[in-house]
Amino acid sequence: MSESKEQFKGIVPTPDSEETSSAPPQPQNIAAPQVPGEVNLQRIDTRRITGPLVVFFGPREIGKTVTLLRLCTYIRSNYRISPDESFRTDDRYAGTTAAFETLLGDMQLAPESTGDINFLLLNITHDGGRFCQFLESPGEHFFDRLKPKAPYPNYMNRILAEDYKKIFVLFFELNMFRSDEDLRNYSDKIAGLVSDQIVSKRDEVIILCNKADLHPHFRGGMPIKAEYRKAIYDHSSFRSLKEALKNSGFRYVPFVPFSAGAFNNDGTGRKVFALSPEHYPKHLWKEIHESIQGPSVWSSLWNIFR
Ligand SMILES: Nc1nc2c(ncn2[C@@H]2O[C@H](COP(=O)(O)OP(=O)(O)OP(=O)(O)O)[C@@H](O)[C@H]2O)c(=O)[nH]1
Ligand SMILES: [Mg+2]
Repeated sequence: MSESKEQFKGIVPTPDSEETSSAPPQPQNIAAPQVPGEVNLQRIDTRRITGPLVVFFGPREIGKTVTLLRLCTYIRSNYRISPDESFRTDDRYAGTTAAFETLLGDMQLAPESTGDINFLLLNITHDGGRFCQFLESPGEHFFDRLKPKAPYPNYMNRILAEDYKKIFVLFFELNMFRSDEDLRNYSDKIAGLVSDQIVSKRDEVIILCNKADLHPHFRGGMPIKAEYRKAIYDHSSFRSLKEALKNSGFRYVPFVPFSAGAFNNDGTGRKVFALSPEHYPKHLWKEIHESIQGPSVWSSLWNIFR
């Protein structure tokens, strides 16, 4: 799916169009008129979020939706996963939640179809109680390389201002973007988030290096974490991110090489998908789980001596 792909056309107005519009600002959570077939970002009901909230943060095409799906197929035997029916009030949201349920039921997904699942809130419950919520948003709500300094959409600013715990899964990929300038801009945007809006005493950050399968850093069938980590942290364009994390007050920032699966063309121009080995979602879930529940004794010891 390239950036020019039609999948988001008419679905989501850009953050810019929302923020710079000359129309008077809408009061929080009060319904604004809906244009049929569009998501009105002022109508996002952020009151549906009570946390802990796991935010999949990354630009377009980095793999947020398929990561979410891979993670959900891993945890669904122990957790109930249900799309929050009232998070979006536009007429397309029912289609989004239905597409999510369908894909989760049959993970022979053609990745193109994840275009229908690009903006939803999932409630994750265990033994009848809420464990956390997952927020998956379109990449341009977080970072648009053509407008790197664009502000976050209003609903995102409201979420950032709320007091509940947030776990930011920050998406990277080796060789992401076309230029070092784009990389620097992405790094700066995240550095600003880490230093200005993430509260290290309350929130957590997980660095996810996606599409690990596309690179040759493997031993015994397992990704060599140190290689992926070095490629991200030692990259000169990510200096501002590294500095921000160093000064953030976090004792430990997990790093997770990830792959959702193998993607191939089926010979007819469509992509087919095979789920990645279970150790990928297992590792990611361990880090999310510990950032909510606190680390196990063994993990704490390991983190002290690493
Ligand atoms: N090789 C490989 N390709 C992947 C992986 N994850 C995602 N992709 C590819 O990246 C494409 C985009 O993935 P999405 O999950 O739709 O990306 P996204 O971040 O949700 O994108 P937006 O919704 O546009 O913000 C997929 O269709 C796959 O072709 C992965 O783990 N390995
Ligand atoms: Mg998506």
